[in-house]
Amino acid sequence: MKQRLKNVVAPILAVAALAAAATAVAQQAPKPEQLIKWRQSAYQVIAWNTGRVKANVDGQYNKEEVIKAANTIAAIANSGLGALYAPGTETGKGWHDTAVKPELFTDKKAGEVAANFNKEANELAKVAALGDVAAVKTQLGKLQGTCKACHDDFRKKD
Ligand code: ASC
Repeated sequence: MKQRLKNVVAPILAVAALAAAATAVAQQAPKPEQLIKWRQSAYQVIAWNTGRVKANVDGQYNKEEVIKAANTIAAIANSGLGALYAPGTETGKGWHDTAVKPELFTDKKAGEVAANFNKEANELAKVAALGDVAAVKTQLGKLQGTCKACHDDFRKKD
């Protein structure tokens, strides 16, 4: 490359690299409001899908529908939701005020209830694949038990 062209191009590349780095940093630290929105959204999608499983075990059972719902719940459970509970998100607004109790961020039991939810969500996906309605119903109950356990300790009452 001719020297004069280099003098023009090099600073442009440097600026572009800086901009890319700045974007990467911004992506590593989303604002608390964004994190709270994501976690509220994740639980809404979970609720949609536990509702689908429940409708299937209580009414007409559609194996494929239940597999889709259970796999969705498991995928969200396995997605690393803990990252959405970053420092600074103990209080505040996402789509609405967070219902989380600040205790969730300090109590060691929080890790346990989260791990239980994960375990039962993955088990539901396995059971759904087999298509035994009674087994799915039992496993849904176990999963919902883990939802309730967390709500009892770490979610503000409506
Ligand atoms: C569900 C769901 C919850 C829990 C909760 C259990 O299916 O959407 O939030 O179970 O109702 O107490």
